[in-house]
Amino acid sequence: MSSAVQFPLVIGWIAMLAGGIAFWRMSKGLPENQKHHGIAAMTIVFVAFANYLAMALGQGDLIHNGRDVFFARYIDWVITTPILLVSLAMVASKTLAPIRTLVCALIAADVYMIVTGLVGNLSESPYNYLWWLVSMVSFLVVLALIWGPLQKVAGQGAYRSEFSTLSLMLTVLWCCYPIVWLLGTSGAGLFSAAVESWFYLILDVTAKVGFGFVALNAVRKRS
Ligand code: RET
Repeated sequence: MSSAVQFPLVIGWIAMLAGGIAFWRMSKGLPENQKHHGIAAMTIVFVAFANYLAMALGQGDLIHNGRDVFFARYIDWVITTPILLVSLAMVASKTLAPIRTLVCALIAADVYMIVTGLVGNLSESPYNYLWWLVSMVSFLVVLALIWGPLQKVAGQGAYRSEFSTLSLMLTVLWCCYPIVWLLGTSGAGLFSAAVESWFYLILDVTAKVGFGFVALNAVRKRS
């Protein structure tokens, strides 16, 4: 791995560690019945910390068909994106029990999206594009569930405006991932592995640390 690819990965583990420490401090100020929001935010960044550290150490990628595939990104995403969705659901509804079917559907579509994305990254053209499409369909299902039933639930809850901010933030950021994937080394190869590494860093930090800050601040303000 070149140092140009490695540098953003080093920044990545430092940023996730810093986010984890910040969330731990913020969580201490939360009332007991709101601590689960802090636990979710911390789990997300500490999982990302481990994956960024592994990638920075050269333990999170493999050369497949002559291409460097960062499989650790998918291990990170397959764990953290379901937790991000659960975080959003916990803002939409005070308790998850009444919406468990919806949460299960969200997680199922999301895991399917990440796993098929990994298969695509391990595939040669044109099959990589086919897997991108399959993954995109499940991504659209995730978005449809958020903007349909989950939004309806949030409309009856206490955190309506916070839910709007977070769901918009999630949608805009998450939409960037398939674009980077399609244009980067896993697809058309329009930019280098180093540029791709920077793009994913900016997205991962905003989607995890940024999202966590907004979510925890919203919960703190209301409690
Ligand atoms: C892939 C493969 C191509 C098609 C699609 C994808 C979507 C990925 C997403 C990832 C989100 C990651 C987050 C991580 C950090 O917090 C897998 C790139 C649709 C939406 C939010």
